[in-house]
Amino acid sequence: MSARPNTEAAAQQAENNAPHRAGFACFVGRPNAGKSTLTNALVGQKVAITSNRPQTTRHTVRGIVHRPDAQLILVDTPGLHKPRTLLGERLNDVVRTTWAEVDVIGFCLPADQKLGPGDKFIIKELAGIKKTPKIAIITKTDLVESKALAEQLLAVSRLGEELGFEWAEIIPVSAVKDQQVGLLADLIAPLLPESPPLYPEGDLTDEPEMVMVAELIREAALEGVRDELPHSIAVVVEEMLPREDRPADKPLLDIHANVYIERPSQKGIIIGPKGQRLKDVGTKSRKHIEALLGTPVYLDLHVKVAKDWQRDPKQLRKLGF
Ligand SMILES: Nc1nc2c(ncn2[C@@H]2O[C@H](COP(=O)(O)OP(=O)(O)OP(=O)(O)O)[C@@H](O)[C@H]2O)c(=O)[nH]1
Ligand SMILES: [Mg+2]
Repeated sequence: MSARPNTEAAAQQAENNAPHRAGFACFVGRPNAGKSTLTNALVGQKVAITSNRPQTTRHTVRGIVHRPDAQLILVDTPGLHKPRTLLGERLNDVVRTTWAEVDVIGFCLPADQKLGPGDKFIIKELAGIKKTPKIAIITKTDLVESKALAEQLLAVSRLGEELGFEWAEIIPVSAVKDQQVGLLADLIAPLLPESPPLYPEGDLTDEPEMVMVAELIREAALEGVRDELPHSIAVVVEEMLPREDRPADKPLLDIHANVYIERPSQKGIIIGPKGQRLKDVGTKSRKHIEALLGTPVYLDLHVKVAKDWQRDPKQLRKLGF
């Protein structure tokens, strides 16, 4: 898949000999606000996994948008939330470090949910970062009528005023319906510093392949699990090796990955009756992995217990947090 087509505005700006810009914009917001889906829509390819479970994203993911006039490096962050575990605290720390470092902050607020205490908490913190332009992005506009959308726009604008700052822009988007996604890029670009491109043409992310593979497996594993289980799942790719003795035109990549859960009682749910669930996770994620790597894959999945890993500093380190 190629990068997103350039918009007219971008082409025109390039023609006018405006200086090239490049820089970082991060998306922040509550869990499930649509940050990763928006990142993928802007990049034009899946660089971050998404799910309808909150706290899907667990590390910053960079997605790169190449335009003639600018290179936008989007930094998707974990949803900011009230932490209940050490993992939660670590994720929030990651968000705070990120927004202190970027050139533009995009605050994501879903159109279909009332602006609540969680959002206010985040916006209050953002108000303290004076030097960085902030864009309010109302996501998932396809889910509401225009009246509700207008109210949401007003609510977010007022809250900015109350906290003593002005949004650089307020923009409604639908990543799923591809509405106003290009316009959002048009609004971010002029807020970036003058700079040559920071990433080579064609790079859409700087995620290591092993991490992306692990994430695709986790995305498939998240589907259909409920309650606390989504939070308990972690995936680590142990090894990716080309199978020996294969003819050059029939390569096969062996991938060994561990799916970690927190308690022995969760094992049965992940594996499913007669192993069917784990098999489905393997089949589904293998398709995405093969598309990503462009090679046939043999995927070997094992389920392991890492007792209470979300609360255990040693386990967290082992799992890469
Ligand atoms: N209808 C609709 N659904 C959307 C849109 N954007 C995201 N979603 C859905 O909202 C859910 C959450 O999306 P994510 O992109 O994973 O949200 P997130 O903010 O990255 O969540 P965390 O990583 O947990 O912080 C998913 O089920 C998406 O399909 C949109 O524009 N329209
Ligand atoms: Mg996310």
